[in-house]
Amino acid sequence: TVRPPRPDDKFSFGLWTVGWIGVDPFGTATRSPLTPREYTEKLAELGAWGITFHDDDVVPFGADDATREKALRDVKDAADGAGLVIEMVTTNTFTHPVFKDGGLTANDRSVRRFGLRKILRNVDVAAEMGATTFVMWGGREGSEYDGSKDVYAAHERYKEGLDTIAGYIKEKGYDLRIGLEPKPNEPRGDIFLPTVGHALALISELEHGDIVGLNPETGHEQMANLNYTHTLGQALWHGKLFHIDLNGQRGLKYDQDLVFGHGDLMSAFFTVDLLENGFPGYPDGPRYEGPRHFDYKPSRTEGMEGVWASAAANMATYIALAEKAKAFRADPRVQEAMTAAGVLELAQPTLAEGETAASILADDEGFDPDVAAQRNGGFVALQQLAVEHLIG
Ligand code: ASC
Ligand code: MN
Ligand code: MN
Ligand code: MN
Repeated sequence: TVRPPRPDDKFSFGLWTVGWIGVDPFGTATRSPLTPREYTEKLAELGAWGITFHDDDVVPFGADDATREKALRDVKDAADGAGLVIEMVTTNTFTHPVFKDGGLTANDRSVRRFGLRKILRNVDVAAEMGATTFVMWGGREGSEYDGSKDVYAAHERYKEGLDTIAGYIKEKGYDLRIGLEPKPNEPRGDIFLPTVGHALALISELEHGDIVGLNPETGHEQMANLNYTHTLGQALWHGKLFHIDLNGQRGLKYDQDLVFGHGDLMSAFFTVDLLENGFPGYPDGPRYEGPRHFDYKPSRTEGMEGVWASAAANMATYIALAEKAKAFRADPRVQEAMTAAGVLELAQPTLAEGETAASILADDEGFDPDVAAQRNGGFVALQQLAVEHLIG
């Protein structure tokens, strides 16, 4: 049995996760919605530390100012009352039909101006709620048909939008950073910024890129057939891992948003190993210190009992994997296997102090490639130790 979650685990949940009532493209709701207060109370009881939400999860789209103010005050009071932090706020620029061609990159300029206003107003909300991350998932930024979109213009407009928002955050002096969330497809046929690598490239072109980073989601990277742990590793290396969306995905199919660990469990083990233990060769290297945020959907087959069981499962699985990953790193057999596999050797610079391209060219060191090629990697033995730790 796994220990219960603690506040210092920093587990957080989107209100839209436990709040998903099971509407999918083929069927209507299988559950009834609860109020934000009911969700927060139950999440706190299960051991969560924080919550997150889209503006539209709390305030009905198009609500008048009084309704809006009241709904936001209610959710803040509910979170405070339950002892939960509102750590991140995000904007829904995908549900309403006005966003059918995107928010920041819609061909229709009036829609882009409306989208920008919706996002900017929500930046104020995020700051008011005490959130420190502002996630932007551009789910409708993209196309189905290549002829329908000027891709150069779309990136110009994406940059313009992001710089306007980031510039506004700075101007207001808010303690907020933007986390871009890549996804390759769904709901659009192809979404702009399909992977973390694409998003990093765009960030490097921004004027206010210093406060723009990433919110990588497990399943979204896996939908692009990519390695989520490598994704997190590269984002950390760039100093851009601002937030995470943990969940599960099984292969190349629609976005499943399964419970964390219910997809590729081996990958989840190494994700947690990286998050909890950092890079093996860099004990003082970059670490992710932010919330362990779950963005999953309780399966449509489940009633409320199953919703709460699935919320608890995300946290229990994370804790179990964290314990296993600690034991893995501490195991002398693992340390030996890592050394044999050269895992720590990779942290050693290829050139010695003062060496140059010319000096390394000047001496072949009597290196015999055929001999070096004979080295046993030892990677498989190391992986099997991970499997042993994982299955216990
Ligand atoms: C988000 C986010 C997603 C989507 C999705 C909406 O804010 O992180 O992955 O919205 O959960 O259903
Ligand atoms: Mn998803
Ligand atoms: Mn997400
Ligand atoms: Mn999602």
